[in-house]
Amino acid sequence: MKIPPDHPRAEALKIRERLVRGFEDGYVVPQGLIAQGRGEVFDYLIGEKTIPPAREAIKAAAAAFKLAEHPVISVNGNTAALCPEDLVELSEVTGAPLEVNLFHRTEDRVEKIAETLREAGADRVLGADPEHLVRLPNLSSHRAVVDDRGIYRADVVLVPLEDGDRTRALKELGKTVVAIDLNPLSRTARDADITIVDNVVRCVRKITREYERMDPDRAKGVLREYDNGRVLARVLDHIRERLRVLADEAAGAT
Ligand code: PTJ
Repeated sequence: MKIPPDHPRAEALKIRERLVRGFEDGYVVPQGLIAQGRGEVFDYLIGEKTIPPAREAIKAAAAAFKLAEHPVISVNGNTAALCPEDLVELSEVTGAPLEVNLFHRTEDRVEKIAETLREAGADRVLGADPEHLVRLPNLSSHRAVVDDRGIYRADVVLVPLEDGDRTRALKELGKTVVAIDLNPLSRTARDADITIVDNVVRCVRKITREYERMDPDRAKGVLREYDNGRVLARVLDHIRERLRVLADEAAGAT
């Protein structure tokens, strides 16, 4: 679809089109379109920008990656459609492999997502080679299917854009989970060690920039100070304050 450049929501519409294209190409599931709609609502509530508590979480994510021995970036259909280049750059800069991990897993989707990442510049994508696939013991969904070179042995896993059963299972296995989720109330957001409440299209490249600036000593300090519960509370305060201002404006306009 051609988006008129002067449309007031041209940027948001362009992002939507990426998902629609991924859907037409067969690697974004219909549920992914619903997830995008849910994300858009929360993005609207935070003001469609990276807010200060998200910046703090982004710094902590970069610190966790800096100190990790085997960090891994998990990729699903939505993230492959929304920001493949940013994911590839984060992977290259941090040395963390990209692994396709899907809730609605089919081999066809796994291959298409791996191909999308390769087209964006990735030279190695995990999660597609049957010889290396194993199951996480404590998870019944398809997300349990992981690569023995990737999520299976990872100490830090970046989990962008999902809500469900996996974060708690990864934590039970002793892994540190960094989530990106626009919904601060989701199970994933509440269970993760570090939750970035921001849009993947804005924040993945910000993690990369922070990582480049971070040295291990500073990383240790950042993680010592970090409190995810406090960060989530600040996100909710931000939304409350924004709604108050919008309510005042609306009342003034009547
Ligand atoms: O590709 P698959 O098979 O692994 O399936 C992926 C989806 C996204 C369909 C699956 O993980 C799913 O159903 O997720 P949920 O339960 O809809 O959760 C998605 C979460 O991501 C929700 O909390 C949304 O608010 C949030 N979200 C949606 N879009 C974005 C987002 N968070 C960050 N950036 C976004 N662009």
